[in-house]
Order: sequence, then structure tokens, then C-alpha cells
Amino acid sequence: MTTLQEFLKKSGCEADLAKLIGEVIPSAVREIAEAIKSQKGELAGSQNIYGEKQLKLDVQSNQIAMEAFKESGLVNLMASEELDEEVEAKKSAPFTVVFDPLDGSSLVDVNLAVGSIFGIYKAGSPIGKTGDDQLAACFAVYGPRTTFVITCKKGTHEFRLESDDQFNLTNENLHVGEDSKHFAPGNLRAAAECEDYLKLTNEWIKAGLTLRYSGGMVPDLNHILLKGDGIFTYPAYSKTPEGKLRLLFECAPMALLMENAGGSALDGEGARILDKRITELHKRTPIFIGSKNTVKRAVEALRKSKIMVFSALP
Ligand code: P6P
Repeated sequence: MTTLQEFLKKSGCEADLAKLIGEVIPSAVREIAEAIKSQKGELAGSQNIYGEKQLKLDVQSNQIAMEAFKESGLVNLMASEELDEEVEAKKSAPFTVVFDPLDGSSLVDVNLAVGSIFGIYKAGSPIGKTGDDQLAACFAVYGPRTTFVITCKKGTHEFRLESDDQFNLTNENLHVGEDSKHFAPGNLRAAAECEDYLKLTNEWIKAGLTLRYSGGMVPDLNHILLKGDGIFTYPAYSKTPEGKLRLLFECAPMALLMENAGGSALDGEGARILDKRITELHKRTPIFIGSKNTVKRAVEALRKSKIMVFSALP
């Protein structure tokens, strides 16, 4: 078995980045995995900048990640979906990490898989950068197993947490084919106001695609990466005119992982997610991600609909 650290060393990953991805983030992931098993779904009594009620688990997962980054001495700034602003960990450190510490936390109570998402940039604020400026991205899936999927922009690879607390390589160079046999139609409520989205999902049904949508972005995209095909859509609509998912904390890291597996990730206007400039920490974006041809077709089908008009709002 090849461990995560051995893999990073063999792939020529720069030493500090290898430490961040191979030791620091995995230590936080192991702790979050434990917290998920013990914590119930109690509310923390607070809400995040999006007005979403925070679970104690959201706050705890965020604290676990921040502590790991502070103790590492490798992180300059930390930006979290659960925090309003960037937080400085160490002025002279080489990296900035952006993260969604526990994505889909409301699914824990019904025992569905959830995940953590991390994007790694050079030190400094991510404002003004694009997703292409990420040095690396990774996510953890807390499901029947705890797995860890990474890219340092040389392919996308999966590791599994074993009983010895090591993450071992399970899938090297994941590949997503150009056409889909699976579909994950997020925000289907938008289909009630947008005939084109309803037609598109019907097209997938008539084409015999298999529905795989859990309500957790991380396990849903992990399914596409591991099965080697699929499309995940989360379009904008009247109630969320810019979409729901966050560009910096969710869409850009996932786009880097998907593109490094041969897939693509576009917004509602057909722009590449990784080209979109980070103008504010908590900006949202519509996202169409997965098999290249299916993504292209989906954006073309919806571009002319009023959903795209909303997402084109200044
Ligand atoms: P909906 C979880 O809350 C999340 O942020 C993503 O993980 C997921 O893809 C999406 O929202 C689900 O949204 O509207 O289906 O509940």
C-alpha cells in the first residue's frame, strides 16, 4: 500500500505543501470524523453569514480545522464558510487555506454521508485571485468509510483512512469520461419555474441516466469522480439568483479536482468556474460540473432560460 505521505513525496510535491496536505489536513479530517460519530445534531445557537443556523458540529469542525492550521505554522490566512472574515494564523507562513469544514452537516442526523472541502493558495488574501490560482484542493468524505481525495494539479487521487490511522492510496488518476450515465440534479425546485430545467431533467430520464443525488455536494461529486461519469447541477433561480453554492469554499476547489480528473465545471453563463475572480469571500455561483459533454449540453440548454437571466444580475 502507498501512504498519502509516500505518494506526495514520490509525486514531487513541495515539502511544506506535502506536510499541509499529507499531515495537517488529514489530522483535522480524522478529528472531524470522530466528532461526527459522537455529536448529535444540536443547534449551536448561532448562524453563519448566510443566515444558516449553525450546528454545534459546524462550529466544532471549524474549530478543529482552524486549530490544526494554527498549530502547523504553515498557514498565513484561513477563510472558512463558517466565518464572516479571513483570520490570520501566521504572518510569514507560505499558504492560505479556504475551507468548508463540514458541508451538508444537516445530513448527519439522518446518517447520510457528508464532507469537508479545502482549497490551498499561496499566502495572502484569496480576494482578487481565481480558482486557477489554487496550488491544490482536497475533500474528505465521511461515509461508510472516511476517504480523502486530492489534487496538486497533477491528476486527482483517492485515499482511504485505514485502522492504523493512515490514509492509503486506493485510486490513482481518477478519470471522468465525457458522457454521463448518472445525474445529480440539484435545486430541482428551480424546475418549477424554469421549463428548460424541467425539460433537461426529463431528457436525462428518457436517456436512461441513473439518478444519484444525496443533498451533499461532497458525496455527490465523489460519486462522479469514483464512477467515472456524471453531472451535478445546481442552477440559480428566483429565490437564489446567484445560486446557493459558494465559489471560494465549495465550487472552486471541487472544480480543480474535477478538471484534474478530465471533467469540467461551468457556471450558468458557461464560464469556467476556475476563471471566475474571487471578488468577495462569500460569493455564490450556479454550478454545472462533471462529464464534459453533459455539462456543456446542460449549460447550453439553460443559458437562454430566465434562470440564466437571474444569474446574470450584476
Ligand atoms: P439543497 C448542503 O447544504 C449544500 O450546501 C451542498 O452540500 C448540497 O449540494 C446543497 O447544499 C444541497 O442543496 O437545496 O438540495 O438542500
